[in-house]
Amino acid sequence: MIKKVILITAIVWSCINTASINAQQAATTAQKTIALQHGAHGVGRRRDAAMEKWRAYGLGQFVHWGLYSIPAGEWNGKQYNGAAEWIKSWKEVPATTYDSLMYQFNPTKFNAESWAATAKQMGVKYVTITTKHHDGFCLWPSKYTNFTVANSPYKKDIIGPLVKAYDRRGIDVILYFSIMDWHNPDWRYDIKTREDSVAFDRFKQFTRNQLLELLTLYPAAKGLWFDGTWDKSWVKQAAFADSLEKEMRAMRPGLIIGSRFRADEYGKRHFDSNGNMMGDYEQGWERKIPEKITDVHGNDWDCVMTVPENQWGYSKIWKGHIKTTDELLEMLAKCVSLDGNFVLNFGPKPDGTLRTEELDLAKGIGAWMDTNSEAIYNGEYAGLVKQDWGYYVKKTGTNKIYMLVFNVPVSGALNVVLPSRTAISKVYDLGGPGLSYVPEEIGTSTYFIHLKQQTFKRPFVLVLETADNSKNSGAQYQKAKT
Ligand code: 1KN
Repeated sequence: MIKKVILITAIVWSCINTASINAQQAATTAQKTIALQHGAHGVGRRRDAAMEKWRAYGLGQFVHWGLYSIPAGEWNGKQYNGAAEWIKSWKEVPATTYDSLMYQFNPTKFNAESWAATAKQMGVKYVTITTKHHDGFCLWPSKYTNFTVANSPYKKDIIGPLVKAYDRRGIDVILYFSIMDWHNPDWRYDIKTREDSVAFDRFKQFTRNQLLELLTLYPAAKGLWFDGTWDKSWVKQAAFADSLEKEMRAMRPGLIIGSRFRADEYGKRHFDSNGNMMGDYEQGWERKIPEKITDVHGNDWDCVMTVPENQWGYSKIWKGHIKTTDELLEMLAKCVSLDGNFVLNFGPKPDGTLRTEELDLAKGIGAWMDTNSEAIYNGEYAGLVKQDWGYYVKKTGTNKIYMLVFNVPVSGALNVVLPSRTAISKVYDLGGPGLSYVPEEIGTSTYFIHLKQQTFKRPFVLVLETADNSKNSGAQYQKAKT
C-alpha cells in the first residue's frame, strides 16, 4: 500500500508541477500542427455570457467536505503529515474502516444558508464544492452507489441545499468531482489486463452516469471542476472523455469545464499535443500563482489556494505557516492583475460548521472587499509594468486603473508609469471619501503619487482615472545621450 501511495504521489506531482511548464514548452517548441481528434476544440477565450461572467468573478471559495473531515488528519492518535483528505490512502488506515466512517457522518449543525452567508460576506462570486472526492463518498444521494450521504445517519442531500443557498445569493456554483475513486472496485490506476479493461469500462459508465446525474439534479450549477484525472487508466480514455465532455456541454449550454478533465489521444493533459489548452480555463494553478502575464498564454485561469501549506479537508491541527488575511489579499490582487481568479479553500468540520480561523479570514477578506471590491470584480491585466508598491488592475470597459498597494516606500511616493498617450485625470483612495491626490508628473506619462502618510495598517487601493494626453503638462522630457 505504501508503495502504491508513493508511486501515485510521484505521478501526481510530476503531472501537477510540470503542467504549466509542459504547456510553455509545447507552445514554444510545437513546430507544425498535428491532426488531433481529441485535442482542444477551440483556440482562444470563450466569449459567451457564461464565460465572460466567470472571467469577472475575481474571488471564489472552494469547499472540501467529506468523510475525511471526521478523522481530520489523525488516525489512532497519530497525526499524518499529508493532506487530511488523503488519509484513506495512508498505510495505517484500512479501507473498510475508513469507508465505515459513512455511519458517523452526521453534521447536525450543517446549515447551507450560513455557509452561503459567510461566503457572501467575504465577497466571493463563485464556489466550488466537492460532490465526491478521491475516497468516492458522495455528498449527494447518487443512485449509482450506496456510498452516499443517503446511507449516513444524516441521510439528507448536502449538495442541493448548498446549490440553492449560494445561487440565491448570486454566488455561482461549480461542482468538484474526482474521477479517481478509491471506493469503486472497478477503478484502476492503469489498464494492463483484459479484466482491467472490462472493469474500467464499467467504471467509465459509472462516471458518466454520475456526471449526468449531477447535471440533471442541479441545473443551477455552472460548471464542473475535475480532479483525479492524472492516472494512466483515465489518460488513455481520450475518445470517451471527449465524447462525454461533448454530451455534458450539449446538455448544459454554457457549462464551464477546466483543463484537467481529459487528455488528448497522445496522453497530453491540460494542453494538447499542439500546445492548445483543452477546456475553458487553465486548471494548473493549484497552490501557485503565475509570476508574469506571459505565463498564462492569454488563457483564462484560476488559482486554488489552501490556508495552511497543503490541507484541503478539515484537519484538527494546522501545522506550519498559516496565511494571513493580508497575504491572501495580496494573492487575490496578484491573480486578478494577471487575468485570473483567486479561490480560497475552506475545510468545514464534521459537525457542519466552519472553523473559527476560516470564519475570521472570511470576515477579514470581506471587510477589505466591502471597501475595495471595485478593484477586483471585472478586473483585468492592465498592460503596465509592475511597480514595487503592488499590483495594477484595469477595470474592464472603463478608463479606470486600480493600484492595489501592499508595500509603501519610505519616500511615500508611489511611482506610476502609464502608456505614453495616457494622462491621469483623477486619483483617489477607495477607502475614504475625500482622500484624493494630485500626482506629480516626473517624466513622460510618469508620475509620483505622494501619499499623505507612510504607515498603513492594511493594503489599500488607489483609483487612477485616465484620459488621453491632452491633459499632460506639455513638458518636454529630454532623453539622455549615451
Ligand atoms: C500532490 O498530489 C495531489 C493530488 C491530489 C495534490 C492535491 C490533490 C487534490 N487536489 C486538490 C484540489 C485537493 O482536492 C487535493 O486533495
